Amino acid sequence: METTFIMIKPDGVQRGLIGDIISRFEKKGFYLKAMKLITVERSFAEKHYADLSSKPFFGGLVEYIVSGPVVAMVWEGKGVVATGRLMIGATKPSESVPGSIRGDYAVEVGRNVIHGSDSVGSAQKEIALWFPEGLSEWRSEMHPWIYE
Ligand code: DAT
Ligand code: MG
Repeated sequence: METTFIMIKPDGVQRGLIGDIISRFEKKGFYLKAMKLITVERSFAEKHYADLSSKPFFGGLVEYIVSGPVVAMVWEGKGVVATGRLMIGATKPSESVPGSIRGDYAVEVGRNVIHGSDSVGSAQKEIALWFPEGLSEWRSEMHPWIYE
Protein backbone atom coordinates (compact mmCIF):
# COMPACT_ATOMS: atom_id res chain seq x y z
CA MET A 1 0.00 0.00 0.00
CA GLU A 2 0.95 3.61 -0.59
CA THR A 3 2.44 5.88 2.09
CA THR A 4 2.70 9.67 2.34
CA PHE A 5 4.53 12.16 4.53
CA ILE A 6 2.30 14.61 6.41
CA MET A 7 3.62 17.38 8.66
CA ILE A 8 1.61 19.66 10.93
CA LYS A 9 3.55 22.92 10.72
CA PRO A 10 4.44 25.10 13.78
CA ASP A 11 1.25 27.19 13.45
CA GLY A 12 -0.91 24.06 13.46
CA VAL A 13 0.84 22.84 16.63
CA GLN A 14 0.56 26.24 18.36
CA ARG A 15 -3.11 26.56 17.44
CA GLY A 16 -4.08 23.18 18.89
CA LEU A 17 -5.00 21.55 15.57
CA ILE A 18 -2.99 18.32 16.04
CA GLY A 19 -5.89 16.23 17.31
CA ASP A 20 -8.33 17.39 14.64
CA ILE A 21 -5.90 16.76 11.81
CA ILE A 22 -4.93 13.29 13.04
CA SER A 23 -8.61 12.51 13.54
CA ARG A 24 -9.45 13.38 9.93
CA PHE A 25 -6.85 10.96 8.56
CA GLU A 26 -7.83 8.25 11.05
CA LYS A 27 -11.55 8.51 10.34
CA LYS A 28 -10.97 8.49 6.60
CA GLY A 29 -9.47 5.00 6.88
CA PHE A 30 -5.74 5.69 6.64
CA TYR A 31 -3.23 4.14 9.04
CA LEU A 32 -0.64 6.03 11.09
CA LYS A 33 2.73 4.32 10.49
CA ALA A 34 5.10 6.80 12.22
CA MET A 35 4.83 10.04 14.20
CA LYS A 36 7.06 12.42 16.14
CA LEU A 37 6.96 15.96 17.58
CA ILE A 38 10.22 17.58 16.56
CA THR A 39 11.82 21.02 16.17
CA VAL A 40 14.08 20.84 13.14
CA GLU A 41 17.34 22.63 12.35
CA ARG A 42 17.53 25.21 9.59
CA SER A 43 19.71 22.91 7.43
CA PHE A 44 17.12 20.13 7.76
CA ALA A 45 14.23 22.43 6.74
CA GLU A 46 16.31 23.58 3.76
CA LYS A 47 16.77 19.97 2.73
CA HIS A 48 13.05 19.22 3.05
CA TYR A 49 12.20 22.22 0.84
CA ALA A 50 15.30 21.95 -1.43
CA ASP A 51 13.15 22.01 -4.60
CA LEU A 52 11.97 25.52 -3.66
CA SER A 53 15.41 26.98 -2.83
CA SER A 54 15.32 29.44 -5.75
CA LYS A 55 11.91 30.88 -4.79
CA PRO A 56 11.74 34.38 -3.28
CA PHE A 57 9.75 33.06 -0.30
CA PHE A 58 12.28 30.30 0.54
CA GLY A 59 13.95 32.20 3.42
CA GLY A 60 10.63 33.02 5.08
CA LEU A 61 9.39 29.47 4.56
CA VAL A 62 12.46 28.01 6.31
CA GLU A 63 12.14 30.55 9.18
CA TYR A 64 8.52 29.49 9.65
CA ILE A 65 9.24 25.75 9.67
CA VAL A 66 12.03 26.08 12.28
CA SER A 67 10.00 28.48 14.47
CA GLY A 68 8.59 25.74 16.71
CA PRO A 69 7.86 22.05 16.94
CA VAL A 70 6.15 20.27 14.05
CA VAL A 71 4.34 16.92 14.03
CA ALA A 72 5.90 14.66 11.38
CA MET A 73 3.83 11.65 10.36
CA VAL A 74 3.62 8.84 7.85
CA TRP A 75 0.14 7.74 6.77
CA GLU A 76 -0.63 4.62 4.76
CA GLY A 77 -3.60 3.76 2.57
CA LYS A 78 -4.91 3.27 -0.94
CA GLY A 79 -4.29 6.50 -2.88
CA VAL A 80 -3.18 8.28 0.29
CA VAL A 81 -0.80 10.68 -1.52
CA ALA A 82 -3.44 12.20 -3.82
CA THR A 83 -6.31 11.92 -1.33
CA GLY A 84 -4.13 13.42 1.40
CA ARG A 85 -3.49 16.44 -0.84
CA LEU A 86 -7.25 16.83 -1.40
CA MET A 87 -7.89 16.63 2.36
CA ILE A 88 -5.20 19.29 2.91
CA GLY A 89 -6.51 21.64 0.20
CA ALA A 90 -4.84 24.05 -2.23
CA THR A 91 -1.51 25.66 -1.32
CA LYS A 92 -3.10 29.12 -1.05
CA PRO A 93 -5.81 29.10 1.63
CA SER A 94 -7.78 31.65 -0.43
CA GLU A 95 -8.18 28.85 -2.99
CA SER A 96 -8.61 25.92 -0.55
CA VAL A 97 -12.20 24.75 -0.48
CA PRO A 98 -14.14 24.70 2.81
CA GLY A 99 -14.03 21.18 4.20
CA SER A 100 -10.31 20.85 3.47
CA ILE A 101 -7.85 21.44 6.32
CA ARG A 102 -6.45 24.66 4.85
CA GLY A 103 -9.94 25.69 3.70
CA ASP A 104 -11.22 25.34 7.25
CA TYR A 105 -8.23 26.62 9.25
CA ALA A 106 -5.91 28.84 7.22
CA VAL A 107 -5.89 32.35 5.76
CA GLU A 108 -2.30 33.03 4.62
CA VAL A 109 -0.11 30.94 2.28
CA GLY A 110 2.79 31.44 4.70
CA ARG A 111 0.71 30.04 7.61
CA ASN A 112 -1.06 27.17 5.87
CA VAL A 113 -0.91 24.72 8.81
CA ILE A 114 0.10 21.49 7.10
CA HIS A 115 2.38 19.83 4.54
CA GLY A 116 1.65 16.75 2.44
CA SER A 117 3.82 15.01 -0.18
CA ASP A 118 2.82 15.90 -3.75
CA SER A 119 3.70 12.57 -5.43
CA VAL A 120 4.57 8.97 -4.59
CA GLY A 121 8.21 9.74 -5.44
CA SER A 122 8.48 12.80 -3.19
CA ALA A 123 6.68 10.87 -0.43
CA GLN A 124 9.43 8.21 -0.55
CA LYS A 125 12.15 10.88 -0.38
CA GLU A 126 10.48 12.79 2.45
CA ILE A 127 9.79 9.64 4.50
CA ALA A 128 13.46 8.61 4.15
CA LEU A 129 14.56 12.11 5.26
CA TRP A 130 12.23 12.40 8.27
CA PHE A 131 12.11 8.75 9.39
CA PRO A 132 15.50 7.11 8.69
CA GLU A 133 14.68 4.82 11.65
CA GLY A 134 11.87 3.22 9.62
CA LEU A 135 8.13 2.74 10.05
CA SER A 136 5.89 0.65 12.26
CA GLU A 137 4.74 -2.56 10.57
CA TRP A 138 1.26 -2.84 12.06
CA ARG A 139 -2.02 -3.24 10.18
CA SER A 140 -5.42 -2.22 11.60
CA GLU A 141 -7.88 -4.96 12.56
CA MET A 142 -10.46 -2.68 10.86
CA HIS A 143 -8.82 -3.27 7.47
CA PRO A 144 -11.58 -5.47 5.95
CA TRP A 145 -14.21 -2.96 7.12
CA ILE A 146 -12.52 -0.15 5.15
CA TYR A 147 -10.98 -1.91 2.14
CA GLU A 148 -12.70 -4.39 -0.25
P1 DAT B 1 2.32 22.73 -0.95
O1 DAT B 1 2.67 22.96 0.51
O2 DAT B 1 0.85 22.90 -1.18
O3 DAT B 1 2.87 21.44 -1.50
P2 DAT B 1 4.48 24.06 -2.39
O4 DAT B 1 5.21 22.77 -2.29
O5 DAT B 1 4.35 24.69 -3.73
O6 DAT B 1 3.00 23.93 -1.77
O7 DAT B 1 5.15 25.14 -1.42
C1 DAT B 1 5.58 24.75 -0.14
C2 DAT B 1 5.18 25.82 0.85
O8 DAT B 1 5.82 27.06 0.49
C3 DAT B 1 3.69 26.14 0.87
O9 DAT B 1 2.95 25.26 1.68
C4 DAT B 1 3.70 27.53 1.41
C5 DAT B 1 4.95 28.14 0.80
N1 DAT B 1 4.62 28.86 -0.43
C6 DAT B 1 4.30 28.33 -1.63
N2 DAT B 1 4.04 29.26 -2.55
C7 DAT B 1 4.19 30.45 -1.90
C8 DAT B 1 4.06 31.82 -2.28
N3 DAT B 1 3.71 32.17 -3.53
N4 DAT B 1 4.30 32.76 -1.34
C9 DAT B 1 4.65 32.43 -0.07
N5 DAT B 1 4.79 31.16 0.35
C10 DAT B 1 4.56 30.18 -0.54
MG1 MG C 1 4.81 20.86 -1.83
